[in-house]
Amino acid sequence: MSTADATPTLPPATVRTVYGACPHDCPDTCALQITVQDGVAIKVQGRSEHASTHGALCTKVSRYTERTYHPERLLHPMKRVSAKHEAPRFVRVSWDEALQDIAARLKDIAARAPEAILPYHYAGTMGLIQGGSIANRFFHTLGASILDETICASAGAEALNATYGSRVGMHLRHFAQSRLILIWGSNSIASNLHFWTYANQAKRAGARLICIDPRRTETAEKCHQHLALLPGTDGALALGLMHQLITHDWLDHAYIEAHVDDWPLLRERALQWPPERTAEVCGLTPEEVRQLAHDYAHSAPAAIRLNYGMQRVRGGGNAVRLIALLPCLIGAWKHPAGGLLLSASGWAAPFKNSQALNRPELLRGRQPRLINMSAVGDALLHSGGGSFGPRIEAVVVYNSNPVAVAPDSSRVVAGFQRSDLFTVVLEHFMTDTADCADYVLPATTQLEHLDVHTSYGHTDLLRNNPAIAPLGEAKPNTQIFRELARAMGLDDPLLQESDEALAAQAFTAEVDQAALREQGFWSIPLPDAPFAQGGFPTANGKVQCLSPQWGLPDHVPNYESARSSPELAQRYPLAMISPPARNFLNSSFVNVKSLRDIEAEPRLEMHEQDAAARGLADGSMVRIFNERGSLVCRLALNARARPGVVNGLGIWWHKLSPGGRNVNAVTHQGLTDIAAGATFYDCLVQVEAAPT
Ligand SMILES: Nc1nc2c(c(=O)[nH]1)N[C@H]1C(S)=C(S)[C@@H](COP(=O)(O)OP(=O)(O)OC[C@H]3O[C@@H](n4cnc5c(=O)[nH]c(N)nc54)[C@H](O)[C@@H]3O)O[C@H]1N2
Ligand SMILES: Nc1nc2c(c(=O)[nH]1)N[C@H]1C(S)=C(S)[C@@H](COP(=O)(O)OP(=O)(O)OC[C@H]3O[C@@H](n4cnc5c(=O)[nH]c(N)nc54)[C@H](O)[C@@H]3O)O[C@H]1N2
Ligand SMILES: [Mo]
Repeated sequence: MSTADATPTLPPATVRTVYGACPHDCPDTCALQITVQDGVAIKVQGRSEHASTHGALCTKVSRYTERTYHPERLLHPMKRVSAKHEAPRFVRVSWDEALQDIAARLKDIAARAPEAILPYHYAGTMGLIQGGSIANRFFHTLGASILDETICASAGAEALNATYGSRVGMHLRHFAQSRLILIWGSNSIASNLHFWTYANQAKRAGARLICIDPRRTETAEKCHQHLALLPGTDGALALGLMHQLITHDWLDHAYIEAHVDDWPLLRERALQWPPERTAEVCGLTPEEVRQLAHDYAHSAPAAIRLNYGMQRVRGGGNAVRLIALLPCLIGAWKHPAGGLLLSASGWAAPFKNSQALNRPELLRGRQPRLINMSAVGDALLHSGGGSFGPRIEAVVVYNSNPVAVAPDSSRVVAGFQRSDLFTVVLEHFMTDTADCADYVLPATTQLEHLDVHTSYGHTDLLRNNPAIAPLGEAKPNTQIFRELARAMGLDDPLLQESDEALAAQAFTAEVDQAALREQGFWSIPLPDAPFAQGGFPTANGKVQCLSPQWGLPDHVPNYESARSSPELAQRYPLAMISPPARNFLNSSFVNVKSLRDIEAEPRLEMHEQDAAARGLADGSMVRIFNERGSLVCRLALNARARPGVVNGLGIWWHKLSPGGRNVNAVTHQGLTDIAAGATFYDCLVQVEAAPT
């Protein structure tokens, strides 16, 4: 017998390719291609056939298998056995035991005071099925409180609705033909990489790129110019630009006349913002303001890529309204490559069947109270009564990690540690929030479940097919809520619909379902220059300067800044912003070793001048503090920080941070001017050497 004959022949490996969609909260919503060998996902790649993905993924999602097969993945239901204020200890229980116990607890509360149950969720997955559907139907059936989803984009989104009538904007691909791009409040290279590809094409074709951001980001470095304004002064800058457009007569009078309502009112206000005043408020030079206005008016087609970073301050909504008017004043919308993009989600809205998925009729005429997710600390600590209604007795968290990401952590942690609060968390990992749970239920990842997606950065709809079987005993969110409904004796068939049945209902009849299934994506038909002849989705087709609800837009100063709260600034003189670290996605991926190794540890970026004034050395450990709390991290003295502003990159898990606290230890629960959003970047702090 030869040696070759002795070698047992292994069956040939089966290798399949499955089409998916990236589930993360990111404007790019990439089309994925997952290679599966013998039932194991071995590679996650971007699809080259999908235009904006163009075969490339960010570092995070290209490591998706590392996250899915992470040794710390939650694979079984877990029940808490320690007190809430003690170190978390959990034991493994069966699904049956967990569901029976949870059902009994929720049933009791629902019978007395359904609004005492609070679902807490956000965009851990952006999928329409795993992000809503059965979960919404379940909580509607109970009559639970409704979560007001304000933590990210409500101010900007509502500002666009008030101005353009919906969240609509430029086509992503047209940025490649722009002559000038203002990248405004966006670190595109970190958080909107596939937009950057188009911006880079424009740059190579000779376009000028200007970044407007307090931080000298990866993106700012690669632009021709960087304007490091003070946080929360974007509305003032927009008014200052309008002043220049008016006084130099760089306006497109015909476009304004035909397509803009109430401009004369706003014109009067803008005339009060000469370059000197604007520059002083924004922390820029008058020359920078003049030059920006000149460039904007003389580089057709001029485009603005606005992102949500700039609306995380008190005046975020007003600022977005003002900036959104700029392209109308110079007639930039006449060109496909001119205009503005903040969110494209409004283009997809008419193709979504939200009613069918979420079944508001299950409320049966009840109108449960709204609980603002950006002030969840206060809500959990409220003793109940008055206009607030019943005290919150149970929280069911899915697709979110509020203990790490919600502002004012001390209050949030205190709320979640209430001994009388019953908390259920559906998760992939033992996050800071899962640590506070009574039950942790293992959820599937995007590789393990079915979903469909829209995007807020492009205008394609995508389908995500399950590539592998669920790991351990993990179940899709939908399945968990179906089983919980059964355990509670809720017998409406709408609570038992399958994921396939939900996918079939997710979109309207105009959507080519076959293309979605076979190709994995389908593009919404859109005109090239959608507002060249006006036709904005407002009631009369015109852009609105004036809003019946919010009046005329103005610069609204921060809650906390040297100018608006000088007394507070005496004690806490530094403005802190906490934008995303490039290799994390909010608090997701912080526990993925290869990505955490790149980010290394929580850092605070500070300008040399501010460090010298405090005797702080580069690389030393510092304590960041204010009245709300404190955190410890390593100081990085570099040119990314401007004087007076420090950058604490987010969002680390509390328990993976040196002092057990992340940046949200110092942020507050103040809300935006429009739509009650979170104001993470409106925050004063002091910094000192960390006690050794
Ligand atoms: N890698 C990565 N990508 C992400 C995310 C992530 O955590 N990591 N988060 C995702 C999410 S949830 C969202 S909402 C999107 C968009 O997320 P955004 O929050 O818009 O994030 P960025 O694009 O990084 O833009 C924030 C930028 O705004 C700047 N900024 C802060 N304050 C101000 C201000 O007052 N004025 C101006 N002009 N700029 C300011 C910050 O310095 C930062 O560079 O990105 C998504 N993409
Ligand atoms: N200081 C500061 N705080 C911020 C921000 C900031 O810039 N600075 N950014 C804010 C912004 S823009 C946002 S959008 C929020 C984001 O806050 P969150 O929406 O809470 O986002 P993540 O921190 O990514 O947490 C999502 C969680 O959902 C889980 N998850 C993912 N998919 C699934 C699933 O299919 N099923 C279940 N059950 N769970 C799943 C993940 O494991 C993860 O733990 O944070 C906000 N907080
Ligand atoms: Mo966000």
